[in-house]
Amino acid sequence: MPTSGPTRCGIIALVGKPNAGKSTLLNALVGTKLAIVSPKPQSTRQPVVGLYSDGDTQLILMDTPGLLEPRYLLQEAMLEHALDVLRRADAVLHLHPGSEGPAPALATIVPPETLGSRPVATVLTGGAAPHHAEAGEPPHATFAFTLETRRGIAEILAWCREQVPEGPFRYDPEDISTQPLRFFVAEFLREAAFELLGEELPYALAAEVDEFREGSEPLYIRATLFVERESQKGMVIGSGGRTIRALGALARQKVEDLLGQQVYLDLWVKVLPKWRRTEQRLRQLGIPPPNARSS
Ligand SMILES: Nc1nc2c(ncn2[C@@H]2O[C@H](COP(=O)(O)OP(=O)(O)OP(=O)(O)O)[C@@H](O)[C@H]2O)c(=O)[nH]1
Ligand SMILES: [Mg+2]
Repeated sequence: MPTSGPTRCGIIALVGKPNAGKSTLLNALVGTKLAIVSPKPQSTRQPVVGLYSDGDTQLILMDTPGLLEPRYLLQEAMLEHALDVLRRADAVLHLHPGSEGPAPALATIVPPETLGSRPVATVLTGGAAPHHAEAGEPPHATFAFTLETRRGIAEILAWCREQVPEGPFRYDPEDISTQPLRFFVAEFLREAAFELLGEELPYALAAEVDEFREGSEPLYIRATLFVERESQKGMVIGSGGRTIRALGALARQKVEDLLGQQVYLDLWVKVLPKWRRTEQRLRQLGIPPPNARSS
């Protein structure tokens, strides 16, 4: 609960190259599995909001898609979403795999005018010792994060707390996200796809929740998986429906873990040609296309 003194509240952006460990850190900071995680890069496509409320402080933590050179419309949208979060943030955690040595200056990865003068802390992920020399940047906060030992968590939270302005909480301190459950169901379906499907297939797959029957027991959820080609649909279904059943079971477990409630997941597969390259189809799947294209 907030104390009687002034409270603090603000937005912290988690940014960095694909696979740097952003979603892993978001989950560790919030203390709940919210964002999907994968050893494969580009698992996060849209920002994921996690709320951390403790004592006088509320942090609105925003996980972002990995910063990359976009090659198609979906990737353009992903980059734009990451930059949008940066524009809204009070402070930035720049994640970088510790095994790759010192992090480059964030202003060399994102447009400096987007970053502005926001405070940036480097987080070296995967358990490396903190490096200090930052190419072209004055020394600033550097933390090392290790999932296994929770190393770095307390220090990172303390730094974030210092960066956010005084102000009232924007959300109920009991809430852990601002996004609806159906968003997380669709995300967990994608995570299951990253775990079970071959190399390229998860990248061609999108998920959408069509129906969420409140009050049903078990909770009835109907969802559709979209792929780009008929051949991909066959692979997602698998022989005799084996693959889709395994995928549904895995995703259902993830949703049940989050909700603490039994779930019946009714899964469908559809072909939506070139959805990754089509503005109207991205929008249909709940992914806002990049600004430049949406006018
Ligand atoms: N062992 C270990 N693995 C980690 C740690 N942090 C991240 N990983 C692994 O690194 C991989 C990438 O993690 P993610 O959190 O999905 O990375 P991300 O930056 O969100 O990736 P994108 O969303 O694709 O940009 C996963 O396999 C994680 O389990 C860590 O501290 N220890
Ligand atoms: Mg991620």
